[in-house]
Amino acid sequence: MTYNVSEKIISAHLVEGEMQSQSLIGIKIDQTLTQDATGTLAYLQFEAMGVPRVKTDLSVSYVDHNTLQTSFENEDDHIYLQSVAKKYGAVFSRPGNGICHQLHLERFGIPGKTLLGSDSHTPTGGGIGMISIGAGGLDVALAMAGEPFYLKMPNIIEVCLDGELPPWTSAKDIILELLRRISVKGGVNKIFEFTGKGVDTLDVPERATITNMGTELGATTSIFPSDKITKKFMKSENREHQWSKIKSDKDAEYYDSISIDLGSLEPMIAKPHMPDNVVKVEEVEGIKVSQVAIGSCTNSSYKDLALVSEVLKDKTVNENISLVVSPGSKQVLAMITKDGLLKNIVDAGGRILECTCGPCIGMGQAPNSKGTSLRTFNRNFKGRSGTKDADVYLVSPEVAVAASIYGVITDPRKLGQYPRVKMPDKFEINDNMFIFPNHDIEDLEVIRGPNIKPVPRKEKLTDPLKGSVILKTGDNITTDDIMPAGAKILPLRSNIPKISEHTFERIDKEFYLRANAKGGGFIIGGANYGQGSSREHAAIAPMFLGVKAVIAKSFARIHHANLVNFGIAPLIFFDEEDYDKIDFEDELIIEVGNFSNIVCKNITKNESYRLNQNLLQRDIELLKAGGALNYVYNKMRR
Ligand code: MIC
Ligand code: SF4
Repeated sequence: MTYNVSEKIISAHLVEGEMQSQSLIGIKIDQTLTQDATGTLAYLQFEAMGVPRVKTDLSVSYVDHNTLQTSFENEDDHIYLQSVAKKYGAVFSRPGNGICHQLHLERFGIPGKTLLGSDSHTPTGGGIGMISIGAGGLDVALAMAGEPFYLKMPNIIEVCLDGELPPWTSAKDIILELLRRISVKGGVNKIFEFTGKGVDTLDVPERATITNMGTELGATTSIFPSDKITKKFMKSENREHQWSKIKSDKDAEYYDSISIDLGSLEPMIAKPHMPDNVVKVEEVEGIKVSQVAIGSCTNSSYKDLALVSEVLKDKTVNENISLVVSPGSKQVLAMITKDGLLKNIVDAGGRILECTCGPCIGMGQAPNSKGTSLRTFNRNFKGRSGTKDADVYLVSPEVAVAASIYGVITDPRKLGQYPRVKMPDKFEINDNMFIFPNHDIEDLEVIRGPNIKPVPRKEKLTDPLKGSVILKTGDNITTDDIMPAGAKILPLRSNIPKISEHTFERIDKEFYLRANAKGGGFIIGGANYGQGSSREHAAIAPMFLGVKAVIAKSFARIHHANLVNFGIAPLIFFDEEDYDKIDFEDELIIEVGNFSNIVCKNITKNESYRLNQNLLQRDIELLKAGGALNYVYNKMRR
């Protein structure tokens, strides 16, 4: 048997099913990560499982999202997470230490291991040769309790990289090019595995930029082999002993193959308001910019900031630009300080922010009204920045820094000689902002602030499902549309009754009141419904408001799983044209039976439609039980 890298790791972790395309598999999870915005629910659910200690090799609880503390809620959540981590044996990463994905790559990622994270950008770990997957908090809680993670065996797509990147282009341009080619829905239930000579030209953080943003393709994950470059990176982190070589077998097969000639790439840019709205920078040159933001889990590594620093040396940020820089971790910040690189950024007028997600999730630094923000981030969904009418573009650090000097979108090739930045041979290691748990189980108190409320549950499914259409949406609805983030709403992440008041508010102000008045109902969605974040709030809040099913043309992977976990049936139009026949407020009756012949009767129109589903047998059982929480508790009680 010959295997590619993904198959090697999956087969070594397979505990259920067979590695056959799109069939159910269960894999053992070695490591988990959570962050504060999804972590409180994950740990509340874990606590309710009654397991005395996490059963993974390693579980890390990071604090990096909700760090703007305008009231007590966020800090209360941090204290809860710190206390619960200690009690149950997880490592706690204190606020200020850095962004979960950057830190995990630096300090904990191990080639060949599996990582499940309650954050959609967990595939960053693919840069170091791990199978790392984003999931809802409940799935991560189950993994911490020692349960396998269930998924459809993805189709493995080879992305063959040839040649070498020209000056002023970088890893970001590779993933933007992929997004341009295959779109935000092109990767659903796929793994993108990188091969070819071009792989040898990319350092681990550059590989991680690519696997990180593979999430925007809708992919299950993306992965690079573990090779000499991986070994060098791990050595620089003083973790060489954890390295092993993982390469695909010579005749390994792939479901499909894509090639990219790195030498022919040019600086790219994703225009508002989707990460796949990609064109060459030269096509949009000259557009006036008001903010440049450098950072996020996509582009905040040492190399990214060193490049920015070299370009800013002896320059001043354009007078019409606010340049904000968030280093990915304390280690990155310490290193650019030690190497004198921070000074260039500060001298030029860059505003240095905490080592957190910050502006990427709308935690501060909202652009001006009708402003234009160039960001090295991964998502530019409308309103995510905190300013509804702002235009957000996604770019590489090269393109970002060029705009910060010229004040307009500028092809960075105009900047002259490209400063080639080298990775340090040794990083400064200082793990003092991690709190490691004791080996023995301790009877410790978990500290809960007043905003932390229990996770609500749902009744068993009642067939048929009855109600009216309380919302009809278009294609590519994001979980930011369903449950916005940002500085005002994120502090409510631990309080479902409160946060549910904000459901869909960005696209329909009346949704909450209507859902409440009607006692719930149905949502009609277009293609790729629920793309983006892993936040289970986008499923729990609608469940809390009585949503019984979402009928869409297709679903994004993580949101599909979250809907099932919280007992909302994700149903698919058998005939896509029926989408046009159903209108807002139509009364529907859906007979689900055993989910094989689903009929939707439209009482208002006196019509019937066939519905399909993309559910595995296990999903059907979860839905019948009213969601995974009920299912798991029933199972554990038995
Ligand atoms: C995001 O980038 O949207 C987030 C915030 O990191 C989310 C997680 C969350 O909503 O808490 C993600 O990507 O999963
Ligand atoms: Fe944080 Fe942004 Fe990365 Fe999400 S995408 S983990 S908000 S930096």
